[in-house]
Amino acid sequence: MANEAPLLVSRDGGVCRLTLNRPDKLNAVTADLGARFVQALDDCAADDTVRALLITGAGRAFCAGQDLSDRDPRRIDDPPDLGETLATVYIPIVRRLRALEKPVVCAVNGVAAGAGANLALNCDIVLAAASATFIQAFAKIGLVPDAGGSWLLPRLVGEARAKALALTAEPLSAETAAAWGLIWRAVPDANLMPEATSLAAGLAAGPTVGLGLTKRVIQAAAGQPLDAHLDLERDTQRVAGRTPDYAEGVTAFLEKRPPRFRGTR
Ligand code: LHQ
Repeated sequence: MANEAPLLVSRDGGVCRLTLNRPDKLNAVTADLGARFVQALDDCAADDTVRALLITGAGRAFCAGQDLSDRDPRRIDDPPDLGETLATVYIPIVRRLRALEKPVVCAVNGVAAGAGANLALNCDIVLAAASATFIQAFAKIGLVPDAGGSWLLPRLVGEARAKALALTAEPLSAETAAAWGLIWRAVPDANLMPEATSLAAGLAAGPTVGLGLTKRVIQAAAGQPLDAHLDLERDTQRVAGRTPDYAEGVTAFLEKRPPRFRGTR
């Protein structure tokens, strides 16, 4: 494994799969892995033939967050600038995941800790193996939830649960995460990759522009009142209604056949 790239990028039809690949270190994120992740997201955004993403981890973990051996915090003379790591790695990743107008499925194959948990939660549909756990590990090392975690958690599970998760750093099982609405679904371990692959393939065969706009409006809801949001829905529906996939969807419905979406504008 030592010679393999820390991020594997592969294609299967319209799905681009990104696999965090430092299994011996539970896929902890180094600067190199982070830079590759950002580049891969840019490549996926620029490539119209990529119509869905699937993100997972190699080995027994999804991601243990920031690689804590990357630098030495005990150097009193030169303490690390964690803000710089956020600015160069995590913020660009989170912004790209959310701005990408294509569905992103995350298959959480094992423990997801610290920023690793929050990277998963920034994906659009999160499936987790039943044995996976989510740990807001930050409190254990004196840090605050980052990679969007302190914004996402209260919205997904409410402030009471968000605070308890963040302050105690207790592992949350995949099943409870699903029951609380933190993730979409927990599935038996053996079913995780088949289900995630088939979900991503189904999305990649969907009306990509409409799906991207759907993602945009749902995300925008957190930042504006209903009145403004109704205007945004009107404007995005106008765009969706002019796509060939809308015409195809309605035609297929009327002709009682499955639609053949092309994902084009
Ligand atoms: C690791 C890591 C790791 C390096 C396991 N690094 N090696 C922080 C700073 C800067 C800016 C941005 O934001 C952040 C945000 C963060 O992400 S802070 C939170 C960082 N993550 C953590 O605090 C989690 C640390 N890991 C753990 O608590 C445990 O490893 C968990 C609970 C994830 C899994 O426990 P185990 O299943 O018992 O595995 P393990 O601890 O034995 O780990 C296996 C190997 O992976 C081991 O290496 P070794 O060479 O001894 O076999 C660990 O050292 C290594 N590893 N996490 N984050």
